[in-house]
Amino acid sequence: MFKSMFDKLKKGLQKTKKNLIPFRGKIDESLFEDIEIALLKADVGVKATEEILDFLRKESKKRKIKEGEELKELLKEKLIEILKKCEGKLELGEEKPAVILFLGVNGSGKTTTIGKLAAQFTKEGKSVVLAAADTFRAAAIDQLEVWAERSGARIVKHSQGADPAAVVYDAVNSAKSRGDDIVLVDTAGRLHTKEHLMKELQKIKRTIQKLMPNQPVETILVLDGTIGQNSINQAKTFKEATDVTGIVITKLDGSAKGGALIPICQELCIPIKFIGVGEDIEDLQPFEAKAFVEALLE
Ligand SMILES: Nc1nc2c(ncn2[C@@H]2O[C@H](COP(=O)(O)OP(=O)(O)O)[C@@H](O)[C@H]2O)c(=O)[nH]1
Ligand SMILES: [Mg+2]
Repeated sequence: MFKSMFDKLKKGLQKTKKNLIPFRGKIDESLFEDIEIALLKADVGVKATEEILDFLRKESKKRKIKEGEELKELLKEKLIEILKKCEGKLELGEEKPAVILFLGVNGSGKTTTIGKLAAQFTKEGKSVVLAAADTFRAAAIDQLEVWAERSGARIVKHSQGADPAAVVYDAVNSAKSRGDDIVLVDTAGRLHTKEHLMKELQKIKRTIQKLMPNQPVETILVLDGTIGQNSINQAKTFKEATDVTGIVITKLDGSAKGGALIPICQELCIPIKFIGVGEDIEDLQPFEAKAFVEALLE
C-alpha cells in the first residue's frame, strides 16, 4: 500500500484507534483486562474478544513476553490472522462489461461508494457506466449524476418511479454494445418487506444474467461503519434476499467501532472488499488485513 494511502487509512481509523491504546509498561492481569475492555469498546464483539484474550494470555506465557509493547505485537499478529480470512477482491469475470450491484439500506453509503469506485476505475483508463436503479427518489438519480460528471462515467437513468430492472437492462445492454468495461448499479435498498426486496433484487439479477449469462454478478452489500455490529442483522436480511458476494464498510472515519469488521465478517461469512475511511475518492480503499491492523495499532 502506498504511503499516502496508509496515512489516510490511519487518519480514517483514528476514532477506533483511541479505544485501543492501553499498552504501556509491564504485562500484568490489569493490562489484560484493559485490553479486553478496549476490544469490546472497539466493537470487536464478545466471542472474538475471548478468542483474542485467550491467545494473548497463552502466547505471552509461552514466549515469555514481559512488556506491553511486545504484547501489542502479539495482538497485531492475532488480528491479522483473523482479518486475513475476511479479505476479498472484486470478481469481475472474463467478459465485458463486468457488473457490480450495490445493495444496502438508505444512507449506508451506496451512491458515494459507487462514485468513488467509478472515479478509481476511470482513472485506470476503464470506461464506466452508472445505472441509476434507485428510482425511488429523484434526488438519488441527481446525486448519481453528480458522481458521473465528477468521475467521467456515463450514466443511464430513467425517470423517478421507473422499474429498476428496466434501468439495469438499458445500462448493461448499452455497455455491452459499446464495449464498456464496468457497470455499477445503484439500488434503492428499501426494506419494507423482505419479500419485496427479494423480488426486486431477483428481477434485477435475472435481467443481468439474461444479458450476460457467463458473467458473475458481483453483489456488494454496503454497511454503515458507524453502527458497528448492529449492521449484522440488517445484513442478514439482504443475505436472505439474495446471494451477497462482498461487503463494503463505509464511514469508518466517523466511527469508534472499527473493530466490528471482525464479527461482521465472521458471522456473515462474506469477504470485505473495500472500506470507506472518508469523503475523498481515495478514501475508499481495498480491505487489506495487514494495513488495517498496522494503521489501528501503530
Ligand atoms: N465520512 C464518511 N462519510 C461517508 C462515507 N461514505 C458515505 N458517506 C456519507 O454518507 C452519506 C450517505 O451516503 P449515500 O452514498 O448517499 O448513501 P446511500 O443512501 O446508501 O446511497 C453521505 O452524506 C455520504 O457523504 C465514508 O466513508 N466516510
Ligand atoms: Mg443512494
